[in-house]
Amino acid sequence: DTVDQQADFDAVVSAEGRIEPRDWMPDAYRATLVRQIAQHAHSEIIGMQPEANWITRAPSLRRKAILMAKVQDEAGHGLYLYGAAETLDVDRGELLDKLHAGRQRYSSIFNYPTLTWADVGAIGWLVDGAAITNQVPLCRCSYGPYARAMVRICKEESFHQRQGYELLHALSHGTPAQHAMAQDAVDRWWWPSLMMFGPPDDESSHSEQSMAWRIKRHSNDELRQRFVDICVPQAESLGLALPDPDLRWNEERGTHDFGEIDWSEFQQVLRGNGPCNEQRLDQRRTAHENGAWVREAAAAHAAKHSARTSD
Ligand code: FAQ
Repeated sequence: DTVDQQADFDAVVSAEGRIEPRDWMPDAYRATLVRQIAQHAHSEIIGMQPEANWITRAPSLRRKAILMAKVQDEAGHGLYLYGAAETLDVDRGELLDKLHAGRQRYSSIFNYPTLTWADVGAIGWLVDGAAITNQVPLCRCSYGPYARAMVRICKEESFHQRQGYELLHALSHGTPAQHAMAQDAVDRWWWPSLMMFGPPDDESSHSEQSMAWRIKRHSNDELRQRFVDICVPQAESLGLALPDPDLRWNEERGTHDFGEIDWSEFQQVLRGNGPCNEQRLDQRRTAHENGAWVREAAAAHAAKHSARTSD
C-alpha cells in the first residue's frame, strides 16, 4: 500500500539510490520533476535564439562552424531533456503547448539581447559556466533519467564554456576596440548570470523540499557563491573586470563577498517584462508552427512503419 511505497521511496532516496520511471513516487515529486525538467528543456531550446542571432555574422568560417555546433548541441540538450520528462508520463507536445501559452517557465537569462559578437563569448563563459555549476550536482539527482541526461549535457557545456572563454580571450587581447567590446559584454551579462541560480535561499519556495528529495543537492545561494569564486580568477586571466565594486576576497569566510543583486529586475523578467521576453516567445511559437510539417511527416512515417512491421 501507499505507506509501504512511501517507505521504499524514502529508503532509496536516503541511501543515494536512484528512482526509476517504473518505481512508485509521490505525486508531488513527479510534479516537481516535470516542472524543473520542462523548464530546463525549454531553456535549452529558447537559449538557441540569442546566439543564433550571430551565426550569419560570425567573424570567420572557423568561428561560424564552432557556433553552429554549439547551437545544435543546445537543440540536442532540449531533446534529451524532453525525453527525460516523458518518462514521467507527460508528452512533449503538451509541455511545448504550456511554454507557448506562458504557463511554464524558461530561464530568465535568455530574455536579454545579444548586441555584439562579444556577447557570444560572454554567454559561453558566464551563462554556460553558470549552467555547469548548477548542473554538475544534478548528475547526482535522485531521478535516474534526469541524472543520466545531465552527464552528457555537462560534458558538452564544458566545451561551450571553453569556446566562450577562448573567444573573449582573443577579443580581450586584440585591438582596444575589441577589448572594449569584450568588457561591455561582460558588464551586461554578469548580473543576469548570477540571477540564473534562482532567488535567494530564503525566498526559494521549492528548495527545501527539492533538497529533501535529493533533486537539488545544493541551495541556490551556495551554487551562486561557488560560481562567483570560480569566475574571479578567470576574469583576471582574461584581463577583464567584473562589474561589481563590492567584489572582494573575504579571508574569514574563505570566499568572495559580492554586491547586492537587483532582485526586482529578476522579478520583472519572470513576470514577462524583460527586454526580450515577447520576442523570444513569438519566435518560439513561429518556429513551432513552421515545423508542423516535420512532425506530421514523422508521424506518417512512424504509422507506415508500424503497419508494415505488424503484418
Ligand atoms: N529563471 O524555488 P526556486 C541552459 C523560478 S542553463 C526563471 O528556487 P527551483 C544552458 C522557479 O521556477 C538554464 N525562473 O525554484 C544553456 C520557481 O517558479 P514557480 C536552465 C526561475 O526550481 C546555456 C520560482 O522561481 N537550467 O539552459 C529562475 O527550486 C547557453 C522559485 O524558485 C536549468 O533549468 C530563473 N533563473 O530552483 C543553453 C537547471 N530561478 O514554480 C543555451 C535546472 C528560479 O514559483 C545557451 N533547474 N525560477 O513558478 C534548477 O536547477 C532549478 O530549477 C533552479 C531554480 C535552480 C533554476
